Amino acid sequence: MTRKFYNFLLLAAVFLPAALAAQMDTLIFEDFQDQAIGSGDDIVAIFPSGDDTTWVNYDADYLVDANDRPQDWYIDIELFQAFQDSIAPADSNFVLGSSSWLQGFLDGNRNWLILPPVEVVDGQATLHWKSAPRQGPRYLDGYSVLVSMDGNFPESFTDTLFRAQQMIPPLPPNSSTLEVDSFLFAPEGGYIHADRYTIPEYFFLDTPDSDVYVGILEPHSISLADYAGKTIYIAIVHDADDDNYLTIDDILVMGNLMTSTREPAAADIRLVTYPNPVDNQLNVLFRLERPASVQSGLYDMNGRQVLSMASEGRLAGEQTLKFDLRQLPAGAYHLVLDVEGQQYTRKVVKR
Ligand SMILES: [Ca+2]
Ligand SMILES: [Ca+2]
Ligand SMILES: [Ca+2]
Repeated sequence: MTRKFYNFLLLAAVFLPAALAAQMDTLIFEDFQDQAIGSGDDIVAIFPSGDDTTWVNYDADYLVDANDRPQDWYIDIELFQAFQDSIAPADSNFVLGSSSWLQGFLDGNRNWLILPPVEVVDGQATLHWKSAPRQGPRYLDGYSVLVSMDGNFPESFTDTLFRAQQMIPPLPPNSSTLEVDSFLFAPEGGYIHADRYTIPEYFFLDTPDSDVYVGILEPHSISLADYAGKTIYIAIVHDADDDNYLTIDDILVMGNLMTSTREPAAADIRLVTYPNPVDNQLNVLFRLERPASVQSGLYDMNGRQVLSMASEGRLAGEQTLKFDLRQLPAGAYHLVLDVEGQQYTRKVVKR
């Protein structure tokens, strides 16, 4: 054991009691693994009525799909898995999909997914989600993440948190190129999947001679600090015209249930773990403002390390870690993340 890592363990043991006070709560989490939007007895509304307390799956365009797919958001298998020969049923990842390839190649697809209302009590609240467009750069699907502070009618969503660009016509002379710069995208300033197809974790070629990249779910996160003290609605709007198909997964809103002034630094890296409780795989998401070396470990309630990940340098941006918990007994644990000496923890319960 290196001296550095030994110090890390000591620090973690000292740090844990204080860190526990900073535990944030899961305000909304939806991974679609029960093959439904919302949970249990929740009824998903198909029109917003202004003050819904449930999810809303609203087909605002009412245009017919070109391939007999549903006209609104619907449960599907993760794109990446759909290209595999076989996936064990227990490992199936269900996502929410939406088509923009309409009959007659019409523009105007507008599929709204509106989350239940969220009370943002302080500046630590964050929104997380993942998205993957079926293809790109040709016919790349885009979407918008919007906020309303005044009910859930579409016209009330006046704030834009995030925009992913869609491809717009005309196609370049050689439309089967994989060169992102050959295509046009809108709206200006929006994000292009996988940072313009430069992050290989988030796309792949189905066959070596394919002329489009298939998207892999890419994590995103946004601070909701601007809405401290307000009750808001968040909408993910698939507003791409005449493209193909978009998928989203793991929609998560974290925040305090009561006002807190503790540990503002924790909000900066947007550390979240899910699901909680967890069965087999623990997902850890966080965000780095600048490149940093990161060390992580899982500790039992006695402060003993049960799993660790070696120190590694990471580039700036959204980060994901996965811990396999299948060998661990059920019970409570602490995840400790060390970012260049600054430590953050989250409590995790294994079922
Ligand atoms: Ca899922
Ligand atoms: Ca529609
Ligand atoms: Ca388009």
